[in-house]
Amino acid sequence: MTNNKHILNWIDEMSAMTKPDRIVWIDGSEEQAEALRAEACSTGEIIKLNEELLPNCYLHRTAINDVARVEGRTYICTPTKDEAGAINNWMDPTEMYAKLKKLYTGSMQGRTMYVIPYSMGVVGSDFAKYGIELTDSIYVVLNMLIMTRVGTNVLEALGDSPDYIKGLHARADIDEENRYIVHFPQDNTIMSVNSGYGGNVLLGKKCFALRIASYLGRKEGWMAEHMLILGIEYPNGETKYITAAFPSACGKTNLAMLIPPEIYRNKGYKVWCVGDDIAWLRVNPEDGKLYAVNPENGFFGVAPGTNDKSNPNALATCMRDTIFTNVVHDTKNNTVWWEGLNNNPPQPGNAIDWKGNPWDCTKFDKKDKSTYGAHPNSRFTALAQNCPCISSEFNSLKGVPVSAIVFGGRRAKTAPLVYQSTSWQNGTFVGSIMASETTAAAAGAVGVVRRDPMAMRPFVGYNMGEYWAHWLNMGKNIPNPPQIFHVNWFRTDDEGNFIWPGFGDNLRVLLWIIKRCEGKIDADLTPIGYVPKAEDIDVEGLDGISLDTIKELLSVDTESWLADVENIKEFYALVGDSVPAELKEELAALEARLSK
Ligand code: GTP
Ligand code: SPV
Ligand code: MN
Repeated sequence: MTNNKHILNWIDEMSAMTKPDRIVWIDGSEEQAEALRAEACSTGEIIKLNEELLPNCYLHRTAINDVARVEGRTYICTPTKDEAGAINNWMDPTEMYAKLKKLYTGSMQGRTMYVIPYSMGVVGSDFAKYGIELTDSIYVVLNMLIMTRVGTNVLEALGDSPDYIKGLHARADIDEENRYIVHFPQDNTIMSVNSGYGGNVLLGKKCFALRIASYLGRKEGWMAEHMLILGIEYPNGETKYITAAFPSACGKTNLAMLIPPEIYRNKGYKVWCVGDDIAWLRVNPEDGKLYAVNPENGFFGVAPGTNDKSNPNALATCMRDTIFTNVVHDTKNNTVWWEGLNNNPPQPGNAIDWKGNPWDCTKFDKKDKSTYGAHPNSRFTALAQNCPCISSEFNSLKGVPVSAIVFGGRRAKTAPLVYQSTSWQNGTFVGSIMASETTAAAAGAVGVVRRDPMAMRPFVGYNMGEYWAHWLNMGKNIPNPPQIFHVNWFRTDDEGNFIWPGFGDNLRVLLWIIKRCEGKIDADLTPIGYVPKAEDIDVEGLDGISLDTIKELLSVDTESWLADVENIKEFYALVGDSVPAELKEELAALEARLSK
């Protein structure tokens, strides 16, 4: 399929090590994809679902010990530890290559190695970057065919160039103790072994489009961020674009596909999804604005909680051409189910849980994870083009102009519904102090507040302090920069219930954000930044939300912010000497304002 010597030599080297029985090149054709689906069905790797109800949809179960990203086993192997920084796991590259070689050697014996040429971004566009993933998993091939642009045109675009990202994935024994997700930024190389789960093995996604791309972005003057991209179309036909960085399982997919509340729909407001997880951002020299593209081709979305009220667009998207991972199998209808889909779970005798065991929905207990039918991090892999609200700019070569960048997290207390930073530098600071309660998207405890700067803590491919410095530098090079905001949909009352209705109603907050970008509305300056006047958050048509509720949601509690400042100081100390002086000044100034 190619005469590119760099690619051919590398594949020779990798296959000499892994020793597959066969090598198959993935060409992006439907015929080949169909043959692979049939093969994976015959071995039980995937299950074909009801063709009438869920055309071209499949179910896959991962190993029980392999259900989320593993941050503890994810490494950035730069020549020095300092380059990777204190937040990343690091090992000397030579040592790591030697360790991995042992794990990969002979790991594909009796198996097939698939060669997947893929593009992140539209093939041939200025934003596009190319990769080749070698894998021994058909599940990975089928997911990559949805999540990225795969095919021979990628090899044509590459020609004889050595400029591509190498990715090697082997399932090996799915041994947790020997699971490694490793990045060698200087070598444009990603190596993943002993996992078969999503973010660990779909190497175009977090490994390439965030970790390696963030490294390249700093070198080349652009940004790779864990951000959704959405467009708000106003009744006059104008569309404004927002990007938003929330940590994993904190609402990016939901916000990106939101359906406006009825009163706004009636007025003619529409929301269009450009991306739900990753944004690549560059300055456009023509108008001096920051432009964003979504480098992905599909969605790897959280299933639990997705329903026809919370996210009808996501639900419609995964009704065809979708791979479901770790959800409940309804064996009577040959369909799928997950917690929060509806109130009609498949009954005992007709239900298989994510582990592959018979499931009894009557034993469900929210507090006991062992009674769940679907894993909390179960997912759907679905094509962006099947999304009813996909933006007409999804395949745009130059991207969309960004009016606002929004940071956010899950905070039961402290963070108000929304606030605006006072400058790019202050906005970078707001991103750097982001915190969120942990979720099931990564292995480990759930619900613990941890600092997650720019929602990139697990995804920066170099030193966190230098990443912040890159943000500050970018700001100096954007003549018309976006305004920077922070939101929190997750404040709770004393009983632990969410106060803000969220989902579609989040549009009400986005509309305030755009008004601020256009300088159309005043706000109150507080120690943390600009907060809306309560009456400027429109609550028309919202049940049970009074002006007082909004005031409570917008309140800035000095005591809890001062406690947060102490935690931020510890976090900055952990990041170490690389924290830019500007951000330390911002922190000192915040503390001084809060202490007044
Ligand atoms: P990744 O794919 O892991 O990066 O996650 P994501 O940021 O795209 O998260 P997603 O939109 O899938 O949301 C995850 C969870 O947050 C789901 O359980 C949603 O129901 C919940 N969620 C999303 N938006 C809101 C909201 O506005 N309010 C509340 N209360 N919950 C929300
Ligand atoms: C996330 O965890 O942020 C995801 C899912 O988007 S994964 O691809 O597994 O990283
Ligand atoms: Mn994500």
